[in-house]
Amino acid sequence: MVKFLVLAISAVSPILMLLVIRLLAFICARVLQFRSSDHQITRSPDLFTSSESSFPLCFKGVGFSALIALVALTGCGKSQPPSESSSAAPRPATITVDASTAGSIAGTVSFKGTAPKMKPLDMTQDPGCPSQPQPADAVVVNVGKLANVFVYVKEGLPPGTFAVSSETVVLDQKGCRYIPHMLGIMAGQPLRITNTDTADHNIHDMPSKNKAFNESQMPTSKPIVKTFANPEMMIPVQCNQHPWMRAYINVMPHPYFAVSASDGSFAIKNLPPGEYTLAAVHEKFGEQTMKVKVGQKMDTDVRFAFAAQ
Ligand SMILES: [Cu+2]
Repeated sequence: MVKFLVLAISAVSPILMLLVIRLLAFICARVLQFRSSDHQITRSPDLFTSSESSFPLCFKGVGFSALIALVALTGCGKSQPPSESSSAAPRPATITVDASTAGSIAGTVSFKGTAPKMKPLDMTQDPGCPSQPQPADAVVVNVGKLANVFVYVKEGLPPGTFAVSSETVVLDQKGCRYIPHMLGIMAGQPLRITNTDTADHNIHDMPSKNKAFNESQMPTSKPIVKTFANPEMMIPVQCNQHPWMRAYINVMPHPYFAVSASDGSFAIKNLPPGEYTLAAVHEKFGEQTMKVKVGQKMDTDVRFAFAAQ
C-alpha cells in the first residue's frame, strides 16, 4: 500500500504540486486577511501577534504539500543537473580572433596630486606574520603612477563566447597578504589559491553572482582550486584570521583585461580591430571609462589619471 502511494505520488507532475502549494498559500493569505479585517488590526503585526491560531495551521498545509512535492521531485527528478555553480563547465567558444589583424591597447595609470597616506599594516597579532609594520596595499602610488587598477574592455566586443584560457591564475598568501592584491580571471578559468606562509590562513570571498567559499588553509595544505561561473566585478576576498588581508577578484566574460603594475603600466593584447569602451577601476577611487579605437595590427596608447577624492 505504501509502495503504491509512493509510486502514485512520484507519477504526479511536480508542476501540479507547485500549483497546489500556490493555491494553498493563496487560501492562507485570504484567511489571514479576513481575520485581520475582522479584528480591525493591520495585517503585518497580525502575522506576529493575533493570528497564532490560524497561521501555523495554514502553513502546516503548505508544508505538507511541499513535502509531497519534494517526494515527487525525488521520485522523478533523477535527471536534475547538479546545483554546483562554481564548477560549471565553460560554454564552447563561438568567437575566433584573427591574430594577423589583431591590435592591442597599452598604457599607464597615473595618480595626480598627493597620494593619501595609508596606515601601515600591523600584523603582530600573529607570530607567523611579519613583525614589522607593512605597507598598506589599498593605495599604492610610485612616483605618480597608480598600481592595482583593474583595466578592462567594458563595451564594444563582438557578441558571442570567448575561449576560456586554460592558464591557471594564482592567488598566493605570502607575508600575510594576498599576492596579487587585484586580480582578473575569466569565468570558468581555474584559480589556484596557495599558502606560502608559515601562518594559517582562512580565505573567504564575498561574491553576489557566484558561489562563495570560506576555507582554512594551513601552510602544509594542498592548494585550493576554484572557478567562477559568472562574470562579476570586484569580489572582495578576506582572511578570517587576519583582518587586514584583502584582495579583489574580477571575473570577466572575455580575456581583455589587465592590472596596472607598480609603475602604472598595463597591456591588453590580441584585440579584434574595433571601437571599445575601456574602463579602469580602483578600489578607493572608483571607475573611469574612455573610448578607444583599435586598428588592424595597431598598438593604441592610452592614459588614465586618478586623483584623491
Ligand atoms: Cu590570513
